[in-house]
Formats: sequence, C-alpha cells, structure tokens
Amino acid sequence: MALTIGLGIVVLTACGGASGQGTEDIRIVGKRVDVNMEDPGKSGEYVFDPAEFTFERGEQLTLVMTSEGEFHTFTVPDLDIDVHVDAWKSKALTYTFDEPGTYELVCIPHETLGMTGVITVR
Ligand SMILES: [Cu+2]
Repeated sequence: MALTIGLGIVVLTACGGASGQGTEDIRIVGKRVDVNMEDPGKSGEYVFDPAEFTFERGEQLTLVMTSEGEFHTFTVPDLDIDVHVDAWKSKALTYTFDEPGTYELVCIPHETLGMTGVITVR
C-alpha cells in the first residue's frame, strides 16, 4: 500500500452542524465513530477508547466523543482539530480526512499521563 504523508495541507473541515453545544443536539452525518474519553472518575485511567483509529481518505465521519468524569480534549495538532468536551458530556465532530498519513491525537490536559492516540488515514 502506498501512503503519502501530506504536510501542511489543510483538510476539509466539517460541513454544517459540526460540534453541538450540549449533549442533546448531536447530529450524525456519515459514519458514526464513538470515542470514549476515560478517566479516574469512572474507568480508572486517562485513555481514549479506542486509542487507535483507521479511516479511509474521503470518508465522511461523525466522531461522537463522550467524556467520563473530567474535562478532556480531542486534539490533532497537525490538522488543527481541537474539540473540548466537558465532564459527563458528549460532543460530535463531523469530519472528512482528505490526506493519507498518520496523525497524533492527544488530550491536552492528560497528554503526559498517557492520554494519547494515533489516527491513520489511508
Ligand atoms: Cu483527558
């Protein structure tokens, strides 16, 4: 498989109804992907579940992020994605990855505690 790494290329961001302000107005566009943001408030450790993602280039996704007992972020620095999720809340991001590559995912407040992940776009 031939993967090219796209550097500095801005990908297409969400079209319409990207991130809901509350838990209730989540709108799913394309394929739903659930991301659990775990912490000692419930599951015991600071992790993304899952922490590794593989997506197809051009595939429209809605990432539904749900936080346990603390504030977390779903941050992909290379793509300028930075979604903030309050404790016990959910937020959705509709997104299409356009550039194949491997992207680092972090939760800003818990990165040093191991709350990181990897997104592969092929
Ligand atoms: Cu976190």
